[in-house]
Formats: sequence, structure tokens, C-alpha cells
Amino acid sequence: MKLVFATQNAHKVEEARGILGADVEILTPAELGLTEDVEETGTTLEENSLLKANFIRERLGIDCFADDSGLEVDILNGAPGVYSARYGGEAHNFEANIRALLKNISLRLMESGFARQYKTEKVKDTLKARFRTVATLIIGGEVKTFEGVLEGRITFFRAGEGGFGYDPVFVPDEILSPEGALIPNSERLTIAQLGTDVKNQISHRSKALHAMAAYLKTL
Ligand code: ITT
Repeated sequence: MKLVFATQNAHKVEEARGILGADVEILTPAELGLTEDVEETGTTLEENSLLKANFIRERLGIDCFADDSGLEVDILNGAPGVYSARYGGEAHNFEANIRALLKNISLRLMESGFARQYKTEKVKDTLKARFRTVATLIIGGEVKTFEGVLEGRITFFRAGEGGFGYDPVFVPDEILSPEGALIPNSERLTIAQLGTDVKNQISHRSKALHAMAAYLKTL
């Protein structure tokens, strides 16, 4: 089966190909000559995900899917959320986004008097965060959505070279053992340290896209 992945983010395409394997042949808008990007004017992940998928469906008239993903940090009341791509100003500047994230968390910690107790469990709890993905599939004119969540915490100590976006500062609660079972992430490894294979098995995007793949099998 061929589907267009309505994204301009090459990292996501690579991940989606790794996640969906041979089940789905993923094409990109760029490969089909469409380089125009749709403005993400929605205020929720659901809205933006639908907007991106609709744009491709209208322009190319092909079955497609899109995802909108975001990082939700508890101490920032769920920010950056739907604005994750442009949190540091210019869209897709991963370094600027991480700097804005750590700066805003530091400010909140200071405002709330938590900074002095930085290493206590209570403060670590305030750094709880999650990645959320909403994927929208448009197939045969029918629209379906799928969601995936990855729970974890933000770390101030960037680590790792893999992945993209906020991966160097996101520590998932659970990782995979060599046998493939979910185990506590006791070494506090960031997603960027885990490697693509592990990320593709535990990530928010992986959960949403696996749910989509399961649905596609029922058609
Ligand atoms: P498209 O809209 O073209 O698909 P995008 O990069 O704008 O690409 P999103 O709006 O879905 O994609 O994602 C918003 C931002 O959230 C993204 O730019 C990253 O900074 C961050 N993000 C999303 N998924 C992530 C992941 O798996 N790991 C780390 N950061 C991620």
C-alpha cells in the first residue's frame, strides 16, 4: 500500500519508514513535486494534523496521513504543546526551541521557589512531560485519527546525538531491555541516547502509527 506522509520533516519520514516497515510504502509531498508547506493555524494537535492531511489530499488527491506532535511540560501548564515547532521563535530551529524550553522551565522553577530544592523528588516531579502525537489518516475519503503518548521528564543536561527536536532533553520513564521488554529507565537516558531502533519501538509517533497500521490491516 502507498501513502503520502504529509510532512516537511525528513526526520519524521525516516522514523515512519522504520516504524511501518514494508507494510506501507511512504511517499513524501516533495517526492511528488509539492514543496509548499501548509500553515499550521490550528490550536490543537488534532486540528493541525487534520489540516496537514487535508492539504495533501486536496493538492495531490491521494490517500495520505499526517501527524502533529508536541511536547507537554507540566510545570509549563502543557506548553509548548501545539507550538512545539516554533517555541524558540523561528520554526524548526531545534536548538533555539530547547533553549527556550530550558529557560522557561528555569524561570518557573525560580518563581515557584523550587529552584533551591532542585534535586528533591518534588522538583523532579515538576519536570514531568510527555510527547503526544495525533495522526490523521485520509483513505478513500474517510478520515481516521490515532493517538500516541510517551511519558517522561525534562533534563537540564542534554545528552545524545540521535533523533531530533527535543530528544536530547527528554528522558522517557521506560526504555526497552535487550529482550525487548519495557523496563524503568534507571540510567535516565535521553531519547537521543537510545538510538533509532529503540525510539521507533517506544515513541509517541510509533504508538500512533502502529495503531494506524493495525487499522489499515482491517481494510
Ligand atoms: P511537519 O509539520 O512538517 O510534519 P514539524 O517538525 O513541524 O513537521 P510537528 O509540528 O508535528 O512537526 O512537531 C512539532 C515539533 O515538536 C517538532 O518540530 C519538534 O521540535 C517536536 N517534536 C515532534 N516530534 C518529536 C520527537 O519525536 N522528538 C523530539 N521532538 C519532537
